[in-house]
Amino acid sequence: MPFARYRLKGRMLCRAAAIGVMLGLLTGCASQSPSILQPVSPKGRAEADLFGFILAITVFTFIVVEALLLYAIVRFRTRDPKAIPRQIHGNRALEFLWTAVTAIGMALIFILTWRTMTAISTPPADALPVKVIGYQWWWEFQYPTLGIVTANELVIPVGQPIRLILTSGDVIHSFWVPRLGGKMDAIPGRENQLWLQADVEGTYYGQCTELCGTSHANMRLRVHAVSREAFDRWVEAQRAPAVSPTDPLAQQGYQVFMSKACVGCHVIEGTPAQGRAGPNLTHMGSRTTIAAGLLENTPENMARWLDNPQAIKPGVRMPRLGLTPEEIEALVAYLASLK
Ligand code: HEC
Ligand SMILES: [Cu+2]
Repeated sequence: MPFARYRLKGRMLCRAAAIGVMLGLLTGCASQSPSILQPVSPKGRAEADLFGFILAITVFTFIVVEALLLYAIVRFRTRDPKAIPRQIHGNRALEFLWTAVTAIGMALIFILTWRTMTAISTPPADALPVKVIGYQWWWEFQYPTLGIVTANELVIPVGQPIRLILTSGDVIHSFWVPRLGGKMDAIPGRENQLWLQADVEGTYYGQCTELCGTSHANMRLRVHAVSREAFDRWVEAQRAPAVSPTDPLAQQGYQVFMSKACVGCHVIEGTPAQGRAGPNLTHMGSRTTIAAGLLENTPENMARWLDNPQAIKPGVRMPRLGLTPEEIEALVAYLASLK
């Protein structure tokens, strides 16, 4: 009987190990996956190193404890159900040893955590400030020193520290871009700080990580880390007011936009649209996604979004406006022209 149980435990252990290996491979292989184990920033690397060190200590502890356990099971097993092992009580040397070793391990983890935290908590003096405001269920990014307001996609130059000032327009959200390191709550009426930096050009995925309502899981974001020249070009384009459409269809889209409720919720600089309930659309055509990273910014997806935002993002604060297919087509052309 004890042997059957022993074998069952072995099978469970094997299964757990297999799942662990699979998870490890998944996080290791999918290079696009937003994993803290693939940092691309000084801060992210410091955190990943600390994680690796703590993991090593805990895995070592696990192996030692399990080995002792298995040794005891095998070494002292008996087929006699009435047998009682020799009773011992207390062993000062052993107890001292395992208390001391544990205490040293914990102290080491504490010291290294403390050192990492102090090393990465203060943003460098030359950091570029960006105000981040969380809303149900999208992000506003303001660059106060550059006079730019955009949404859902944070564009930054590589190698440049960015000082984020986080707050919220409604409920508590949390800003997290795993590969850039660190995570911070965005709280109404409060300003929290978090700094980040990307050392490699690329697009990094982020996610709201504080349950904030129906579409919390659909509150994503992207960070585009680009070269300094590309960033300067982007800044110049973003600072300009919206282009006036020249294409007849886009012109028609402009008329639709200005005559519908859109103006009450969206800003398009240089036009009468000055509503602040939704994302700034002045340069919507330059963004790669729609609705906080939910859809790629293509004409088909934009048409789907305008036709029925609720169907794409449950609970969304943008109503279905009952637009005709012609109006949608014109709006899509207008929004795409807003580079
Ligand atoms: C009651 C306010 C309201 C009205 C009216 C409204 N919107 Fe929106 N809109 C929003 C909100 C809020 C969002 C953000 C949705 C989200 O991602 O959660 C949004 C998102 C968008 C987006 C995606 C922006 C991005 O950065 O991903 C576009 C494009 C858009 N609206 C266009 C329009 C157009 C065109 C109209 C008029 C036909 C319109 N909206 C009417 C509130 C509104
Ligand atoms: Cu949120």
